[in-house]
Amino acid sequence: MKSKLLSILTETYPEYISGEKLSNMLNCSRTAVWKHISQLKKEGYEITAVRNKGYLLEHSEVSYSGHGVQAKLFLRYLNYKVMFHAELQSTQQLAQQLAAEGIDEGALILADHQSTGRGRLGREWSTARGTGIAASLILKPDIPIHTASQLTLVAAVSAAKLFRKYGIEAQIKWPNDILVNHKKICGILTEMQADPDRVRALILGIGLNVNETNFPPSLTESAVSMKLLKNKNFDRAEVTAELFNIFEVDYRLFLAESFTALKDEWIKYSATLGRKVQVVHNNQRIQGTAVTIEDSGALKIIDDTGKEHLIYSGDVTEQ
Ligand code: BT5
Repeated sequence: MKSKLLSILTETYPEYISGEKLSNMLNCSRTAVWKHISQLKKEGYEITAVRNKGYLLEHSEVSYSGHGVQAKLFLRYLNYKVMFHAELQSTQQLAQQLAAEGIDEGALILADHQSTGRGRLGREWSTARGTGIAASLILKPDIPIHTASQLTLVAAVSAAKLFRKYGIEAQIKWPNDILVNHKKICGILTEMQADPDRVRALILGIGLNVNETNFPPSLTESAVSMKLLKNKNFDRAEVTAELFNIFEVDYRLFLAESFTALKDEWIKYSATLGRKVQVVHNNQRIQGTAVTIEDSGALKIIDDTGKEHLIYSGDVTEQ
């Protein structure tokens, strides 16, 4: 009921909507409407009530809210349960904790701001307040442990398709970056909780630059946002829901048929294949041409002496 109410308020913005209209649309009494509005206000939503006009959700809320995202997630396989926080250290950290406590698959933790968002290998992910998307999704696939890292590749395909929906020609840099014209717009971090022979939970973390107009000095040259590319604001709730609607379809395909089913799409969006690259792998520097991605998700590089290398993890830089 609250999700429905929020989605109506979001759709009617910037107009007020009367209590009577809301009670008709929600098929409940005006007192019930008022009670739900009060509950939402207690949860921190800014809703203005004006006599003879009705209710108005304030703009800052329209742009991003848990209910706003939940209302737009229309597929039912993962049964997404959105948990929205105005501020967290890291959605990944909370998701790890919730996964350890046994929360169901589909829990989707979102934060409007992260104070210590994290990337891979102890690096940082910067999420400015009120502009980007920071999301961690808990998954519990019944897959062999050695295939778990393929989830990053699946999510990268979903993200590349998401950006294309908004007219942005994003490309995937193996394994976890989404770039536009060599600048990073999105990063993916997959973490795992496992027994020796079984995946207990995978935590898919995605950071996405949406309405940022400036970045910390260390990122100004290397980062980009949807707004910087398209010169307009995007509705983060819509973008988040679109991403996870696309991901849900790709994830089902991955479970049903393995990464092979998504490989062609990955290749189509790849910024890495065919390029001269350098990879540091097991303390060894390999230089060569990235020629293909294997069904396992490994990157195949042929070095300058003609020797083949399969890279399962690491950082790729262009030469
Ligand atoms: C990643 O790591 O790209 C994975 C980022 C995952 C972030 C999400 S947000 C939701 C969830 N909660 C978390 O705490 N984390 C996940 P990596 O490949 O290691 O790249 C990190 C590098 O990207 C940094 O060292 C910076 O150079 C760069 N970077 C940091 N913030 C950025 C941003 N907002 N836009 C573009 N580049 C950024």
